[in-house]
Formats: sequence, structure tokens, C-alpha cells
Amino acid sequence: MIEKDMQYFTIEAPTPREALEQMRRQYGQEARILTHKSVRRGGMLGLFAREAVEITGYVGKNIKPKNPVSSPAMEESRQRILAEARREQSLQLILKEIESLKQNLRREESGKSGEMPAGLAKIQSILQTNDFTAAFVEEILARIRRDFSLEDLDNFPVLQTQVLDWIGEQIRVHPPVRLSQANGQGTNVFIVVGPTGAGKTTTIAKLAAVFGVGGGGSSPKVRIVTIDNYRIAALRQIETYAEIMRIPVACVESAGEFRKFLAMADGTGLILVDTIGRSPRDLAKLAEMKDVLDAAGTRSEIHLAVSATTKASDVEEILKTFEPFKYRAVILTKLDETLRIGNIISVLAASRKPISYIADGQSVPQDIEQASVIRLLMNLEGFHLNRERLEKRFGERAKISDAYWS
Ligand SMILES: Nc1nc2c(ncn2[C@@H]2O[C@H](COP(=O)(O)OP(=O)(O)O)[C@@H](O)[C@H]2O)c(=O)[nH]1
Ligand SMILES: [Mg+2]
Repeated sequence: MIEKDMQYFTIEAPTPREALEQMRRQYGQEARILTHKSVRRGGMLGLFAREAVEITGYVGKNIKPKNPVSSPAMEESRQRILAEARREQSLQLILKEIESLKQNLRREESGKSGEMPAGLAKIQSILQTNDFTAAFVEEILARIRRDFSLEDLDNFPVLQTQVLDWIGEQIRVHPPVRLSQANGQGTNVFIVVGPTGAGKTTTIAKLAAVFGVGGGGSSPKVRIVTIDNYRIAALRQIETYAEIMRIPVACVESAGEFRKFLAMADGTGLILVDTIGRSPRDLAKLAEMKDVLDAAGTRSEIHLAVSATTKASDVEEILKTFEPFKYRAVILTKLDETLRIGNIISVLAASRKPISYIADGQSVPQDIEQASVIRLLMNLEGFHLNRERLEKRFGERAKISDAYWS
């Protein structure tokens, strides 16, 4: 703005109008004002001073001032105006900087507290109601902030659809256990581990019923074996189920016994292994059980039963405790006992563990189904679900009664 071929001037007059008129008179229509301020002139100790106006400005050099100012005074005036203008410019820069800092601060604050846009706040509240972990909620909110404009945030149906998709994408589903009895080779060994009371035995009974019906052949399609370091009375529970279903049941205590059992049961379509441990904290006993289970070798597949009523930090702990068993997937039990499953979805998403089966009641065998994304999404509170759309996106709810024998 400030250029060398400009001529600079300062004018002082009693009123702005007079200052402007004087400027026009002296420098013509092309003259431009740079700064403008009120000054006090005359008087003593500030008394009887009169208000005056001082303007500074510039005009192109080719326009000759009608009443030229002497050269040294002119240079002084020029320097003064330049200094003023520079000060003004750096002030503008500082102000701009402050404004951007303020904006950043506002943005950060709205991330933390009540100032967030209504759509975002609503999603946050729904996710919290469903017991999603703080980390999971934060991630979803960050994603919304990244992908949605402020206007889009006002369209709640669209926002909700997107969030449901994101949650659905976080849920991993383990494909159905496929059993083959045609080749007669080896034995499928399906082992369920998990904390006491998680629903292992009940799940084993349900699976035994599901897999025990259908198929054919001379040897039993399904056998149940209980790994029990203590031979406690719990065996009675599975024996009762097994009797009703006419499924052979056995109990083994050591790796040697288990190996013998597997050799004897060769040709069985599916061996379901129920395990009993005291407390999952009893790590020595868990290690002992792992030794026994290892006897099944590569023919086995281990799944971990976890109750949907378990709080997030405990689920994390359980997943870690049973890590040495190298379980493939999680069987989610007692879904009927809670309306909030954000905790489970959050922790499983973070640990990248898939869900294989979902149990939602005590009835054997009907209260079990193949895990599906839609079944879990349907359990979420506060969202308006478009089931048809979700089925298209994530596939339908699977029926466990489909024959898995091939
Ligand atoms: N409501 C509900 N109860 C279940 C479910 N699965 C198991 N249970 C109950 O939970 C309790 C413990 O189950 P159990 O199979 O003995 O657990 P385990 O110690 O892991 O073998 C029993 O009273 C079961 O009836 C389920 O999906 N829903
Ligand atoms: Mg049990």
C-alpha cells in the first residue's frame, strides 16, 4: 500500500469536514486518507483545550499539490505516516493471530463441553446411554467432526445412519462353524472357555442340541466332554441335558485322559468341550487347563464365553486373562439380561475380536443364534433403525438352525 511514488501529507482542522475539504483543496480528488484521529489543541493543563482532527493521507506524485509543502517538512511527514502505517499493519497481524487463537480455543472447548452442535451432542448422549466406552465415543465424535459440515450436522437422520454404519463396521462376526462328517477324518473339537457363570455349560448344551439333530451316520454326531480339574457337581448339569438329548457325555481330568478320549471318539462329527475353572483369577488352574486342551491339537477351535452384562473394564480383563488359550472368537451370552451393549462392542472393537454366537436366554436349545451385526445394532437404544437398509448393508440375521453338516 505504502509506495515510494506516493506523496504523503498530514492535515489538521477543527472538524473532520473541514479537514476533508482542506485535503481536497490542496491535493485534489485523488487524495486518499490513511489515518484519522481526534487531537486536543491549545489550553492549559488540558483546560480550555479544543478538539481538532488530524488526518494523514497520500496522493500519487504526478498530482502536484496545489499548495506544496516544503521538502524537509514533507519528508518528516512521510516518515511519520509510514511509521504509523507499519504500526497499524503489525497491529492488524497481531489481531488476526489473536482471532485465530480464539477460534482454535472455541473449537477445542466445544469438543469438551456443552457448546457442541446439537446433532453431535445428541449422538454423544445416545452412545453414552448405550454404555460405549469413552474412547469409542470420542472416536465417533472425532469422525463426525471430520466428515460432517455444520449444516450436515443439523440433518439428524443422515447423521444417525452414518453413525450406525460406523458402529456396524466395528463389529466383527466369526463365520459359522462348518462341520464335515463326510470325509470321516479327524474330529472337530469345539471348546468353550470363560469365567465361571458366563454360560459355558448352557451354551454347550444349546450347541449340542443344534448340531445333534440332522445329519446321519452310525457313530454319534455329537459328544460332550467336560474338562474338570475338580470333578465338582457341575458335571450333573451337563449330564442332565445330555440325557435328554441322548448325547454321550464324558469327563476328563488330564491331558492323557483327554487324548485317550479323543482316540476313542474318533469319527464323531463334533466334540463339544465344556470347561470348568474356579475363578479366572486362578491363573495356575487356567494354565493346567490349557495343558489339557492342548491335547486336542490343531483339530480344536476355542471360543470364549462372555456375558453381555459384564462391564467394559471387566470384559477387557477377561479377554486378556484368556489370551493364552488363543480363542478365535467370543460367544456373547445373556444378551437378554441387558439393554446396553456398547461396552461389549467397544471392547471387542478395540481388541479386534469377532463374535461367533449370541445367547439370549436360558432355554435350551432355542436361545442361541449365529452372531450378526444387525442383531447387535438392533439392541442399541435411542437410534431410529431402518432395518431393511441395515440388512442390505450388513446382511440379515442368521438362523442357527441352518444345517451345518455337509
Ligand atoms: N438370561 C440368561 N441366562 C443364561 C444364559 N446363558 C446361561 N445363563 C444362565 O447363567 C447361569 C450360569 O450358566 P452356566 O452355563 O452354568 O455358566 P458356566 O459357569 O459358564 O458353565 C445359569 O443359571 C444359566 O441358566 C443366557 O443367555 N441368558
Ligand atoms: Mg459350567
